[in-house]
Amino acid sequence: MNTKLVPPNRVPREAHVEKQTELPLFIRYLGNPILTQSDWPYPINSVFNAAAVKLIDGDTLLLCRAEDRRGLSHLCAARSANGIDGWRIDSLPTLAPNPREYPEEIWGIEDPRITYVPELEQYAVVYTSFARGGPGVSLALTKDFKSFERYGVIMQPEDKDAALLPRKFGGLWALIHRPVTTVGAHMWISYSPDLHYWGDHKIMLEARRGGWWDANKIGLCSPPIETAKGWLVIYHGVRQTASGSIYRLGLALFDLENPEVCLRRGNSWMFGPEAAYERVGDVNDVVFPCGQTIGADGDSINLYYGVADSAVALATGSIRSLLSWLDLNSGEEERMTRVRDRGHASEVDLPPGTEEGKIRVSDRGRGARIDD
Ligand code: BMA
Repeated sequence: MNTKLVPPNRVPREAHVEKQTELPLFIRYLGNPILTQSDWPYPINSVFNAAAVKLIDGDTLLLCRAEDRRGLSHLCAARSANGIDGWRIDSLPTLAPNPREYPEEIWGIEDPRITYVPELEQYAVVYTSFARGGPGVSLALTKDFKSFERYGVIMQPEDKDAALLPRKFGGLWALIHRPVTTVGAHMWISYSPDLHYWGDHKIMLEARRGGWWDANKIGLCSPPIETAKGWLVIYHGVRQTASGSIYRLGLALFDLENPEVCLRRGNSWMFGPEAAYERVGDVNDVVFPCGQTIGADGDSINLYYGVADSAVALATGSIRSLLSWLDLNSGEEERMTRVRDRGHASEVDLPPGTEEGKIRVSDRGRGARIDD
């Protein structure tokens, strides 16, 4: 074993300083929130966590989660020519729960993500279906956001925060999702030959531990963005505090041909609740994007995000800036982990001349210890 060890006082101390890019990563639209309950053509409690897509005719379509005053959610489409205002909202729910045929939807459907799939010439809408067993992942295909072909549950509870990748890998479709299991609430990827039967499940990004902003619970936000450097993924980290959870956003990059391989992961969060409309609402301190559109320049992003489980907001950014930020601000946890916090066996550097057989490492993150 290539084990090396350094006594704790020789572990290099690195000061953490987040490196800035020239532009802020996301700029909030001044007219936020862009959609609220009062815009709705029928009575609802709140509208948030919208999937987004640019349609062939140039319109932006948001498939919003609308919560009625029973507390149950359905999906409703809003269309706009500029993706900012002038929203035309369907006069009735666009995709409503259908618990008679799909009992897994008895407590509503939530948090959609849309992927256009060229091979199918259809949009894949992946959403959370909620019933007694907890939240699960369901899939429907559509060409027009008017009629939907439902596939039912594709990942059983407890699972959510899912999106389909737009093409096959080695002949198989790939789905990112977030099951909650005894090993934690991590992001997984699973594969399928036909969108019905899923297997080859693997963890693709783990929640960190301890004091990190994304400790214990993470999940995919909007569908991954394909860039020349890899799949750019915006994910949320949930920080548990004495007064509730804080939902913030981080970045990671995955290999284009092997999307389960993480190339980079940001150290800090890059966007979090700051504006009043993000901090206060039905659920305080939540920013929760489920979709984005990319501009004609191939770089500018409109990120659509739910705020405080109450309304929909917009922030604009640039793919180039996100990738540069990730280049400057990744890998810190991996470096620290290698040196002193593995929690069991160690890969830390051995001091010169030390015999491997005499060395053990404390298993409590206290650093190295030499037993003789
Ligand atoms: C998550 C999801 C989201 C919600 C968030 C904050 O678990 O249920 O729909 O926005 O919690 O309440």
